[in-house]
Amino acid sequence: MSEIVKLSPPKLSPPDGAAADWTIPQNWDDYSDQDHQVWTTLYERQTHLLQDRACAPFLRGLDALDLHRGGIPDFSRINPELERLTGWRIVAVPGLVPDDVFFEHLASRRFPAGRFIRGPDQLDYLQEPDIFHDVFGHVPMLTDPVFADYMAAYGRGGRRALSQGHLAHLARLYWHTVEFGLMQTPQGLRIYGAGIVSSRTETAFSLEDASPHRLAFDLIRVMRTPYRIDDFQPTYFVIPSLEDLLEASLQDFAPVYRQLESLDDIPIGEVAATDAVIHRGAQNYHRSRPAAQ
Ligand code: HBI
Ligand code: FE
Repeated sequence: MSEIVKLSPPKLSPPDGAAADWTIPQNWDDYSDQDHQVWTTLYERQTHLLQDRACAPFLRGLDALDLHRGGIPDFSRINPELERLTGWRIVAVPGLVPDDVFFEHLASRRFPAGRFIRGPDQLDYLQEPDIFHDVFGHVPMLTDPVFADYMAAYGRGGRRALSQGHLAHLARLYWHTVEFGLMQTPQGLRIYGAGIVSSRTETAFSLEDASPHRLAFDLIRVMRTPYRIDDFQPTYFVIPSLEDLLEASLQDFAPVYRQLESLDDIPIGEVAATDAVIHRGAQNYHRSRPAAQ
């Protein structure tokens, strides 16, 4: 079962105690022993699963930031090393923040991470991104200079997309790369998407299950493709390298948006004649589970 279900957009004014940019203090001392134990349980379980499934930049990032030591990471301990590596730092937020706030943070190399952690009874299912999804899932990749540049470029693109009414297309790019992206490597397909690496069940499904399609990444194709928020992805997009992803994000999107205006969405789970198919899935998983109403 997919673990992160994004709720409806949050209300538009910061909650009490949050700054105008929705940041809050992490208050690391307030975490309970149970909170730290949940982190450690999830960390040990996922790193065991990810050894031969996550891409090398992700695994290097885990080591560089020493995320396993002592339960929930203290941002004030991690940020100096993260900033030294790529200029990024983690800021705590109460949960999902409005898109314009989110893009502003990314463009300024600040990753907004939920401060709370799921309970021991929610290890496999979560309503909203918690600190494990955000910090374990997203932050290790931010130690890679190329991906770090991609995320900052995405933030700048998001601000423009908002002003041009193309947020939905840009959110799809985020979803099919940052959250659920796969990449080609000499050792085979590897995961870089945060939504997959933080999910016990989707880690194997995305790489090894015969059900989903795996298609070569193409910017316009990805922007034409809706995504699931309630279950595994029926289709995963595969980049040749992080450099290719960064290059795709640095182009001027205006002609891309113009092309999209005359192109229909491609229904979830379908393969288009123009697709470069890496694996044509049987789609049996999704046929057996009707989409959430
Ligand atoms: N806020 N904290 C937080 N984390 C996210 O991943 C996030 C968000 N707000 C908006 C958002 N993601 C999505 O709309 C992106 O696709 C833009
Ligand atoms: Fe996420």
